[in-house]
Amino acid sequence: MKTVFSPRHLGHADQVELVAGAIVPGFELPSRAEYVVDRIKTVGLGPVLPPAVHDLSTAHKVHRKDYLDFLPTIWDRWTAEGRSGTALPFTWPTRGLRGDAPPEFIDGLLGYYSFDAGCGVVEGTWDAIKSSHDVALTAAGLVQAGDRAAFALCRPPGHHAGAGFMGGYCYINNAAVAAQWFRDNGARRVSILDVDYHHGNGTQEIFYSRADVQVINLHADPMQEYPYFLGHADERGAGAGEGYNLNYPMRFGTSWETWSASLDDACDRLLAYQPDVVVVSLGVDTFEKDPISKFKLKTEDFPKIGARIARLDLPTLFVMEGGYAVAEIGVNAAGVLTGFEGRS
Ligand code: SP5
Ligand code: ZN
Repeated sequence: MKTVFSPRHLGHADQVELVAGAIVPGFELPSRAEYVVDRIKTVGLGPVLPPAVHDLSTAHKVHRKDYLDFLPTIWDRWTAEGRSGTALPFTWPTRGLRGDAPPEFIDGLLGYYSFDAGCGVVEGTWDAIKSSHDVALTAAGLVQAGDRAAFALCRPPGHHAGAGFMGGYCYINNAAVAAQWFRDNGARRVSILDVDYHHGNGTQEIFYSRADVQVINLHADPMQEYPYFLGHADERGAGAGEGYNLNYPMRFGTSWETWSASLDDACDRLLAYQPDVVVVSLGVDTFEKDPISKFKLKTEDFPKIGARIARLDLPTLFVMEGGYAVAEIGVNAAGVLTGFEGRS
């Protein structure tokens, strides 16, 4: 299968985040994507193509206009205050505060448009966000044009980003934009299968009241793990979307036996929905050696994920999400894709 990739992700670098009471170097490193593209080339998955530039018209259907307008302005607003380093929020409109209107000052705006301190912004961040969005839409176009599958090697990732907020290293929800684009280009129904370790809260929120996009998440139980405030099994969609959101929360320590049973059930539910296309939010932070995660999948398990998804026998867009064991991320991500192609 073809991979779409842009080196413009490299400008999103040296950002810091707040972890365990300390400001630390971000886990979401540029080398992540470089390891993945290197491995794609090593295993000969297929051509690696640059993205075509796309406008934000599809993104505007899944994100709020004020949020999309704010994103490209963050770095200039930050430096206008004489600041450098990483633009980060520190105040959020939780229960008991007003969340209905954005303030004027950059610190207030950053809090208003985020849910955590995981989305630092540096000079090259917007260009990387836009390139990642373009990568997703370009790869979606390959599937639309008839390729059985394509790999959008997105960085930054997207599945934590909601209609009006960033979080969890995610700014624009690349998988959601791609799913919307498929809907606008002939697909009657789209399924999003999110196998990242963390619950894709943004994707869930965006499609929660819609029947035309099924959202299925396999993830660490939010009672134990980030993002903590969404991703429970009883969240099944609302209104017209009721029954089209499915969550498979799993406990710390989950290994292949339990995880793959969830995947099997998810695949049955996906087929019952009869989608025209599948968007896989491909995180490999379920890996046993991931530095921020507590599942126990092994390198040999990732090709089995791909093989199971291939058995759905549907056009498939893979969209890169998380995975922080940098040295192994390439082997694990490429493993899913070669497994899909029946090559391992
Ligand atoms: C796309 C994606 O995978 N985003 C993940 C965001 C996770 N943010 C919370 C990180 C918390 C790290 N705490 C672990 C401590 C490691 N010693
Ligand atoms: Zn993750």
